[in-house]
Amino acid sequence: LVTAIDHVGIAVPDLDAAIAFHRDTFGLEVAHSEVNEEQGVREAMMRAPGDATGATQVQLIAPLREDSAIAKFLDRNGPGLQQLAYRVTDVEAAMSALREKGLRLLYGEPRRGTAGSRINFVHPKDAGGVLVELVEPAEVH
Ligand code: V0V
Repeated sequence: LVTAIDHVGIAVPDLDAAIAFHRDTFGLEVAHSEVNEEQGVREAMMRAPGDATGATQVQLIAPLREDSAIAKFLDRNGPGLQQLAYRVTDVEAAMSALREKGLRLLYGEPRRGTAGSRINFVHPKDAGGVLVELVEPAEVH
């Protein structure tokens, strides 16, 4: 089902401060950054220098609005690991396979994720307390 660990997501209150911390402390660099209005987030994908394209990244996620999932997570838990994202080749097929096993998906249809990817999430209560994201990357041309 899963072809790779795509990224792990960390909820942060201040995106620029978090980027500076991960750059200056661990030497990670920004691979990509964007605003996702639907998800209510500003986010940056960080990678280790020298990593091959497609290697696991660290996603720093900051809230755009008070009603976003990330704002609620920060209010409840403070900053920290928020999600584990698995890469799949076909998000609809992955959704069906997981539904057949009785897991709840958060969305009926895939939504738009980072860099044109298609995403959905498994409810954390059905995945051992971990918010699992499914990511089907956009095709690379
Ligand atoms: C909540 N819970 C979590 C959790 N968030 N457990 C583990 N990890 C998390 N991140 C627990 C919470 O403590 C509750 O446990 C239980 O789940 C249900 O909580 P709830 O109050 O019913 O629900 P909410 O309002 O806390 O919402 C949780 C969900 C929400 C997962 C439904 O965060 C959501 O819709 N997430 C999906 C969207 C998202 O995370 N977007 C931001 C990243 P107790 O207290 O009942 O035991 S955007 C992104 O990743 C992008 C763009 C990308 O990768 O491309």
